[in-house]
Amino acid sequence: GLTRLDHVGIACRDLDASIDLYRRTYGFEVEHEEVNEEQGVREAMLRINGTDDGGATYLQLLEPTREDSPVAKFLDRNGEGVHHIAFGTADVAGSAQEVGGTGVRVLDAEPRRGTAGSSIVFLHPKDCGGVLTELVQNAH
Ligand code: CMX
Ligand code: CO
Repeated sequence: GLTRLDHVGIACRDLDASIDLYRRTYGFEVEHEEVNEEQGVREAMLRINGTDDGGATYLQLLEPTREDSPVAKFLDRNGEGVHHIAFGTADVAGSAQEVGGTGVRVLDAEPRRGTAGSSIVFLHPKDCGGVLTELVQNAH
């Protein structure tokens, strides 16, 4: 099952400026930064709190690396703001199959590589109450 809110993904135009905003305003610090070329993002993870499944909850700040990426398209349409939410699971393939069985469209036939070697799938926002939703299994 799904055991935590893993992260909220936030689309921004300038990752360094966004990191600075979250540091100045709330005191949150970057735990991890990387480029994920498949997803077309430069990203930073800011740890907010631990969770009772042994994981944690983060803010994921996302800057597009190319104009045809999902985050670039989102910024063109909506400007900066909340892009997606992600639920954590110990078994992303199993969770995707369960959720898919309810009629929700799973956008990835096979899990893809997410932050820090995690495995991720996305669910179609139109089947999730207008919220782009990700399922994530941490690497261990
Ligand atoms: N949240 C809510 N609704 C969204 C959305 C979002 N982030 N992105 C698109 N939509 C809506 C659109 O507004 C559109 O609605 P209307 O038909 O009412 O206008 C509808 O979904 C379909 O839009 P579309 O133009 O057909 O589809 P897009 O080309 O915009 O693609 C999506 C949408 C979700 C399929 C695509 O963004 C995707 O595959 N995302 C998954 C990958 C991703 O987002 N990666 C970046 C994050 C990586 C990470 O978290 O690690
Ligand atoms: Co994400």
